[in-house]
Amino acid sequence: MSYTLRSGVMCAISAAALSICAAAWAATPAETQKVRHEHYEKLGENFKAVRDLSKASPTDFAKLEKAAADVREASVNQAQWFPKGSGPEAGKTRALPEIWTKPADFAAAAKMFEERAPALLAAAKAKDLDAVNKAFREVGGACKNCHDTFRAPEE
Ligand code: ASC
Repeated sequence: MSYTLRSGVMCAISAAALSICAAAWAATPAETQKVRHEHYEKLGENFKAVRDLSKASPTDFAKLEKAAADVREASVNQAQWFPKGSGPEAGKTRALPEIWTKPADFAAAAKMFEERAPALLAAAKAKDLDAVNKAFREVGGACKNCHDTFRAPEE
Protein backbone atom coordinates (compact mmCIF):
# COMPACT_ATOMS: atom_id res chain seq x y z
CA MET A 1 0.00 0.00 0.00
CA SER A 2 1.35 3.42 -0.90
CA TYR A 3 -0.01 6.85 -0.16
CA THR A 4 -0.01 10.06 -2.08
CA LEU A 5 -1.00 13.40 -0.68
CA ARG A 6 -2.89 15.52 -3.20
CA SER A 7 -4.77 18.71 -2.54
CA GLY A 8 -5.13 17.83 1.11
CA VAL A 9 -6.61 14.46 0.30
CA MET A 10 -4.85 11.32 1.30
CA CYS A 11 -5.28 8.79 -1.44
CA ALA A 12 -4.93 5.23 -0.24
CA ILE A 13 -3.79 3.50 -3.38
CA SER A 14 -4.62 -0.14 -3.77
CA ALA A 15 -4.14 -1.79 -7.13
CA ALA A 16 -7.87 -1.67 -7.86
CA ALA A 17 -8.40 1.94 -6.78
CA LEU A 18 -5.28 3.19 -8.46
CA SER A 19 -6.68 4.48 -11.73
CA ILE A 20 -9.42 6.43 -9.97
CA CYS A 21 -7.00 7.80 -7.44
CA ALA A 22 -4.38 8.69 -10.05
CA ALA A 23 -6.95 10.61 -12.07
CA ALA A 24 -7.87 12.72 -9.05
CA TRP A 25 -4.26 13.11 -8.19
CA ALA A 26 -2.48 15.02 -10.89
CA ALA A 27 -3.34 18.60 -10.09
CA THR A 28 -1.25 20.36 -12.73
CA PRO A 29 1.13 18.96 -15.35
CA ALA A 30 4.04 20.80 -13.70
CA GLU A 31 3.19 19.23 -10.36
CA THR A 32 2.95 15.83 -12.00
CA GLN A 33 6.43 16.33 -13.43
CA LYS A 34 7.76 17.30 -10.02
CA VAL A 35 6.32 14.34 -8.12
CA ARG A 36 7.36 12.01 -10.95
CA HIS A 37 10.91 13.31 -10.77
CA GLU A 38 11.00 12.85 -7.01
CA HIS A 39 9.53 9.38 -7.31
CA TYR A 40 12.14 8.17 -9.81
CA GLU A 41 14.94 9.88 -7.92
CA LYS A 42 13.93 7.96 -4.80
CA LEU A 43 13.78 4.78 -6.85
CA GLY A 44 17.35 5.42 -8.00
CA GLU A 45 18.44 5.92 -4.39
CA ASN A 46 16.79 2.69 -3.28
CA PHE A 47 18.30 0.84 -6.22
CA LYS A 48 21.78 2.12 -5.37
CA ALA A 49 21.16 1.23 -1.71
CA VAL A 50 20.50 -2.36 -2.77
CA ARG A 51 23.81 -2.41 -4.62
CA ASP A 52 25.76 -0.81 -1.75
CA LEU A 53 24.16 -3.00 0.91
CA SER A 54 24.81 -6.14 -1.12
CA LYS A 55 28.52 -5.26 -1.11
CA ALA A 56 28.72 -4.39 2.58
CA SER A 57 30.20 -7.01 4.85
CA PRO A 58 28.47 -7.92 7.00
CA THR A 59 25.40 -6.62 5.24
CA ASP A 60 22.23 -5.37 6.88
CA PHE A 61 19.62 -7.68 5.40
CA ALA A 62 16.72 -5.80 6.95
CA LYS A 63 17.79 -2.61 5.16
CA LEU A 64 18.50 -4.53 1.98
CA GLU A 65 15.04 -6.07 2.03
CA LYS A 66 13.39 -2.69 2.69
CA ALA A 67 15.23 -1.06 -0.22
CA ALA A 68 14.38 -4.00 -2.51
CA ALA A 69 10.74 -3.83 -1.38
CA ASP A 70 10.65 -0.12 -2.24
CA VAL A 71 12.16 -0.83 -5.68
CA ARG A 72 9.53 -3.51 -6.22
CA GLU A 73 6.74 -1.19 -5.18
CA ALA A 74 8.01 1.49 -7.57
CA SER A 75 7.86 -1.01 -10.43
CA VAL A 76 4.08 -1.36 -10.13
CA ASN A 77 1.72 0.86 -12.08
CA GLN A 78 4.33 3.14 -13.55
CA ALA A 79 1.78 4.48 -16.03
CA GLN A 80 0.34 6.53 -13.17
CA TRP A 81 3.37 8.84 -13.34
CA PHE A 82 2.93 9.61 -17.02
CA PRO A 83 -0.54 11.07 -17.62
CA LYS A 84 -1.07 12.67 -21.02
CA GLY A 85 0.09 16.27 -21.05
CA SER A 86 2.99 15.79 -18.61
CA GLY A 87 5.67 15.56 -21.28
CA PRO A 88 8.00 18.26 -22.63
CA GLU A 89 5.00 20.40 -23.59
CA ALA A 90 4.40 20.99 -19.86
CA GLY A 91 7.91 22.06 -18.88
CA LYS A 92 11.46 20.88 -18.54
CA THR A 93 11.61 17.11 -18.32
CA ARG A 94 13.74 14.27 -19.64
CA ALA A 95 10.57 12.28 -20.33
CA LEU A 96 10.52 11.96 -24.13
CA PRO A 97 7.42 12.36 -26.33
CA GLU A 98 7.81 8.69 -27.37
CA ILE A 99 6.25 7.76 -24.01
CA TRP A 100 2.96 9.05 -25.37
CA THR A 101 3.43 8.42 -29.10
CA LYS A 102 4.49 4.76 -28.61
CA PRO A 103 2.35 3.70 -25.67
CA ALA A 104 2.60 -0.04 -26.35
CA ASP A 105 6.41 0.12 -26.43
CA PHE A 106 6.45 2.19 -23.27
CA ALA A 107 4.11 -0.25 -21.53
CA ALA A 108 6.40 -3.12 -22.56
CA ALA A 109 9.43 -1.31 -21.13
CA ALA A 110 7.59 -0.63 -17.89
CA LYS A 111 6.47 -4.26 -17.76
CA MET A 112 10.06 -5.46 -18.06
CA PHE A 113 10.91 -3.66 -14.82
CA GLU A 114 7.71 -4.82 -13.14
CA GLU A 115 8.45 -8.44 -14.08
CA ARG A 116 12.08 -8.37 -12.94
CA ALA A 117 11.73 -6.50 -9.65
CA PRO A 118 10.07 -9.32 -7.64
CA ALA A 119 13.19 -11.52 -8.03
CA LEU A 120 15.25 -8.78 -6.40
CA LEU A 121 12.93 -8.68 -3.42
CA ALA A 122 12.78 -12.48 -3.21
CA ALA A 123 16.58 -12.69 -3.24
CA ALA A 124 16.85 -10.06 -0.50
CA LYS A 125 14.27 -11.92 1.59
CA ALA A 126 16.19 -15.15 1.08
CA LYS A 127 19.42 -13.36 2.10
CA ASP A 128 20.98 -14.77 -1.07
CA LEU A 129 23.56 -12.22 -2.18
CA ASP A 130 24.45 -14.01 -5.42
CA ALA A 131 20.78 -13.91 -6.37
CA VAL A 132 20.58 -10.26 -5.28
CA ASN A 133 23.47 -9.40 -7.58
CA LYS A 134 21.97 -11.30 -10.48
CA ALA A 135 18.55 -9.69 -10.01
CA PHE A 136 20.20 -6.30 -9.56
CA ARG A 137 21.84 -6.60 -12.97
CA GLU A 138 18.60 -7.73 -14.56
CA VAL A 139 16.56 -4.92 -13.03
CA GLY A 140 19.29 -2.45 -14.03
CA GLY A 141 18.96 -3.76 -17.58
CA ALA A 142 15.26 -2.96 -17.47
CA CYS A 143 16.00 0.58 -16.21
CA LYS A 144 18.46 1.08 -19.04
CA ASN A 145 16.17 -0.45 -21.66
CA CYS A 146 13.50 2.11 -20.86
CA HIS A 147 15.88 5.04 -20.53
CA ASP A 148 17.48 4.29 -23.93
CA THR A 149 14.22 5.00 -25.72
CA PHE A 150 12.08 7.06 -23.39
CA ARG A 151 14.41 9.31 -21.41
CA ALA A 152 16.52 12.11 -22.84
CA PRO A 153 20.23 12.04 -22.01
CA GLU A 154 21.44 14.24 -19.18
CA GLU A 155 22.37 17.71 -20.39
C1 ASC B 1 20.70 3.28 -11.45
C2 ASC B 1 20.04 4.43 -11.91
C3 ASC B 1 19.56 4.16 -13.13
C4 ASC B 1 19.83 2.75 -13.47
C5 ASC B 1 20.48 2.53 -14.79
C6 ASC B 1 20.75 1.07 -15.02
O1 ASC B 1 21.26 3.14 -10.37
O2 ASC B 1 19.91 5.59 -11.30
O3 ASC B 1 18.91 4.95 -13.90
O4 ASC B 1 20.64 2.28 -12.39
O5 ASC B 1 21.67 3.25 -14.84
O6 ASC B 1 21.40 0.88 -16.22
